[in-house]
Amino acid sequence: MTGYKGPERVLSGIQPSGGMHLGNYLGAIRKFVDLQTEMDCFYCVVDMHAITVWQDPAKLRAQTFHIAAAYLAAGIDPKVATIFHQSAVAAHAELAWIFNCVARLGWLDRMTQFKDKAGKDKERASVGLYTYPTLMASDILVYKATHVPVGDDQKQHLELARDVAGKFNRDFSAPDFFPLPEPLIKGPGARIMSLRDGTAKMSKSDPSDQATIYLTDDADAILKKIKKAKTDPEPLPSEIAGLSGRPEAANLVGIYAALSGKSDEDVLREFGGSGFGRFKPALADIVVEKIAPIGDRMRRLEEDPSYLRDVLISGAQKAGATAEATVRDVKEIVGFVV
Ligand code: AQP
Repeated sequence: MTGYKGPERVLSGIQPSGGMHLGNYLGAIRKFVDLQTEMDCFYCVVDMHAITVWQDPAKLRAQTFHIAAAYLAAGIDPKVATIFHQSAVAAHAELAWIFNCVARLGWLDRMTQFKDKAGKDKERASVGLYTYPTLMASDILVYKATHVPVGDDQKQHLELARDVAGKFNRDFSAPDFFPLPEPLIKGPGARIMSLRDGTAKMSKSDPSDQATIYLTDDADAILKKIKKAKTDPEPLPSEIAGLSGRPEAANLVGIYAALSGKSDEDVLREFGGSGFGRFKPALADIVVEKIAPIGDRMRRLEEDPSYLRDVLISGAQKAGATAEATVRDVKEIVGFVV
């Protein structure tokens, strides 16, 4: 633990690498909305992370606006929280280089996301995909963020950010300089799985459109995807223990619980003994009720990219002031001429 005494601050981000989905909403954005009135919050569209795998340039820009629209449509107020895009604040890249010199190869070698995304042919993966976690550490620590709301899949990267902060503080005898950021992972929705495979996370880059509920899906599409969602032939159990070994059933119950504000136990109390023929329409109703209005607002916002650009640029100016002050201090600490 450091003796860090700075203010409590939140940083999190989403990659503009595809359509925003229910997992991004429940695992991340919904938490962003709740936190904005509790702490000083920085919410980033992490476009530099997105290009660690190939992105079509024209789509990348549109997808950056898409994430900004999702932030606003879900209820993040740009007058309360700072919304911006990563590439507009050069301090992220500057600090990331210094962190590349602090982090150890062995730490990066252990990152499971690199292994998953690089696949079998890791020689052909970009260097950026490999060093992604040090850029993420920089995103967080350039704001000296103390709290990071993320889904369960980002836990390992956050541990690496804590390791980088701790090593920097020790190496440069600056024990209180960086906080050790705390993950905010727990809670319903931390890990939403694919509708086609209950063991794989719901993801923007899933090749099957049927696996993912996008925030911009209309009521009809949501209903169809949930009707087609993979399940097993058994009715829902009445107790949590009965979900073990049934990942698809557990995922659908988890989604219902996360959206209704009920516990998994309560959902099973209500639907235990019912088949999916009764449960799926109830699930579709609640997904439509909670998600379709966000999608409607997103579509309207995306019709006005110049407004979205203004929000991002003015957020980047605010974020830049904080980030540049950190980088100035870091340069002094490491011995650069400033
Ligand atoms: N399935 C999920 N369940 C809960 N949380 C999730 N998140 C992503 N998928 C789920 C959370 O959303 C935030 C933003 O994620 P990201 O877009 O930056 O990166 P990702 O985790 O790699 O998301 P995807 O959808 O899987 O993107 P691609 O396909 O491009 O790799 C994070 O807080 C993440 O935890």
